[in-house]
Amino acid sequence: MGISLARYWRPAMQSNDIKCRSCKHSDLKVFFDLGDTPLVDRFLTEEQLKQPEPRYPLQVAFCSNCSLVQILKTVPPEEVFCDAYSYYSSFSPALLRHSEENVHEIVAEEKLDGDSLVIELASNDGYLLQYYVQKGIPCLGIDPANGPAKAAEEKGVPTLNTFFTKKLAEQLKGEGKTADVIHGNNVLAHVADTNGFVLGIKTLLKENGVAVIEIPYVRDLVDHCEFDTIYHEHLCYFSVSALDSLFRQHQLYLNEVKRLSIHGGSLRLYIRHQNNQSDSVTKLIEEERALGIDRLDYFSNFSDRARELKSSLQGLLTELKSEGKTIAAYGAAAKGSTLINYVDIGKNVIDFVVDRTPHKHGLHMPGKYWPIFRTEKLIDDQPDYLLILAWNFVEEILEQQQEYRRKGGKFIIPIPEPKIV
Ligand code: JHZ
Ligand code: ZN
Repeated sequence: MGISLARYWRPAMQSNDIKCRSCKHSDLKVFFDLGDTPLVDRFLTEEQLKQPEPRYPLQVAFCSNCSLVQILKTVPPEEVFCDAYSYYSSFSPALLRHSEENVHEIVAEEKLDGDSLVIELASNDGYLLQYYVQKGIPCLGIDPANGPAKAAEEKGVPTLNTFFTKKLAEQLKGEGKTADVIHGNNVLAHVADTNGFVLGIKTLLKENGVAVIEIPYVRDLVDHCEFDTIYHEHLCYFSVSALDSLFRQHQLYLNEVKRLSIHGGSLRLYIRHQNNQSDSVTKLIEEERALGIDRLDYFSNFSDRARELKSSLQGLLTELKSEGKTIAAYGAAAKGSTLINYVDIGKNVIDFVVDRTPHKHGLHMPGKYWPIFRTEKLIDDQPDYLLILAWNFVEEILEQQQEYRRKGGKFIIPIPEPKIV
């Protein structure tokens, strides 16, 4: 470790209490600290506004031993995912298209039919499995969030409303329910027991089955300064190298990987019991090695870059307010909660936020308490500017909001650096 790096990181704690989530070493270097932060998907009712809001430390660290990027604090998952969890995947049309295309591809490649079984871990409101149901392919969703699991059942997607664990996998296997395909999108980074989760996949996957997993790519997070995708739900931030060794430890093999633009940059992993690694994997691992993703230096200026973005966004918003402009926001996204709390954007700056998810209407953004409304309010109120918190779907949102735009409305896109369109 070069001396010049010393100002960028500090040890996780004085004690050796905190260990790496993967290799259990205690040499964790915190390179970005977002302070005490509320839970991003805990949108508040009027009643909850009167009570103190839980906040937890949010520090991001690099493990010097295995290079896994991770947050230090684990908030109990029951607190994060069960009651009133109001992220419903189906209100993002681009995500639905993305999922439908994936289903068509998998059905063809794996030659699935009425005798197959597809299982999805963290199946949310059935946004993906519904396309298997439409094709008459048996499926089973597993999700701990009550509301989304109920919505999935209403769509005709059989769903177990619980957490996925190795124990559950064994139980399902005992009932003869092993899978030709296991999907797990945006869930691997969310689980505290990473190894137990992977073992569960191994247990549940048929001998010739494939696990198709999507996960945000730490390289995109760093390269595009997506600090807002850091929150308590996301415990780990993976590279291809780290994923490759994670699966290998359990005799599962990452045979193919695709880079996807969804959620600001993700990976789609194809994992099997057999080791048959394609160039797509080796090429990305080589690129990562050349970039130095396995070294702290790669993350060393991240905190400064996030701070610069914070001050430039604050500067822009302050200037607009001083000109008497009105500003609202689009998308009560989880990442939006991190953004507005880190950048410190209060109700004095943003009047309200709109979102297509009915379950979020009437609630308030964590930490800053902006009220959440239906998107129609944009046309009624016609604010001068719209801060896009769901910047990962910006093209779609611009397309939808043509009327607001025609009437002179402008958009502020905050990431990777604030710009007005
Ligand atoms: P969206 C989610 O995070 C959930 P979020 C979760 N935390 C996760 O891990 C990541 O994805 C990967 C709304 N919207 O998908 C819907 C519209 O209103 O970017 C959502 O409330 N109109 C598990 O919440 C929010 O914006 C639209 O046209 O940060 C988008 O949230 C579209 C496209 C979205 O992810
Ligand atoms: Zn480690």
